[in-house]
Amino acid sequence: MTSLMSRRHLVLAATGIAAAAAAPRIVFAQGTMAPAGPFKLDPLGYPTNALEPHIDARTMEIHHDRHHQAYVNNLNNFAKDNPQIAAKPIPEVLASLNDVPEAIRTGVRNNMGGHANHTMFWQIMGPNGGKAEGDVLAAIDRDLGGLEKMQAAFNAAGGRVFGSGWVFVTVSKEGKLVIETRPNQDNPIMDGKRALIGNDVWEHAYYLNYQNRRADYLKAWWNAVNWKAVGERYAAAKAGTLGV
Ligand code: MN3
Repeated sequence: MTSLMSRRHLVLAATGIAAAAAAPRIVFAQGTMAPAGPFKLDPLGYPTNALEPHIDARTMEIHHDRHHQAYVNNLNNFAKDNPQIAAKPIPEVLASLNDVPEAIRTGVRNNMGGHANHTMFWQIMGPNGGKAEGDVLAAIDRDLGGLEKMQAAFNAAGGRVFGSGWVFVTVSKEGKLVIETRPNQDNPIMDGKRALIGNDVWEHAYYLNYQNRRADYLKAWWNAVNWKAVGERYAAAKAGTLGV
């Protein structure tokens, strides 16, 4: 295992710094350079109750420990007979799904997409998330009409996703932002873009606490966003170093 995440842990160990749960989440955990497998579920960077009351602890436990773990387990099962899907970085595999054997292509699309989406999702949330500022706020102002307008448009787009899917702000290499949705576990990498942020509008993301009130969940979710992490993702996207 030579992922950047494990290298980071080695560096931290070497400098005597414990890889504590409070350590900042890095953007490159499933990076552009690292081979994808064996696939691994990173622990949450904060306690499961840290996002209450906006997202309840039980939802976080089930979502991270069961749903996301299942995507990871399924990928490792696919990789047993198809090691090539674990030999390349995740963004490379997702960007060229036609190279994946047809028999497992849909499974890889769903489960690797799910792994990428959720890795991003846990990373851009956190307690005491601060506020949008700096370059990313300037881009939101420039491309999406400001923070309030962006949030309203994002929530509206998330509300329009029929069935299961995601709402994203995608970011181009030039730093341009666009609000887009995807069905199922599709990820913008699949069509040459990158997610800056994304919210999961599958019912499993909110149903325990919000039942059918997806609009309330979408609105409350902004309180759980970690703007420092979003700012780091924006800088990484422009530098060409953003992983998933
Ligand atoms: Mn989910």
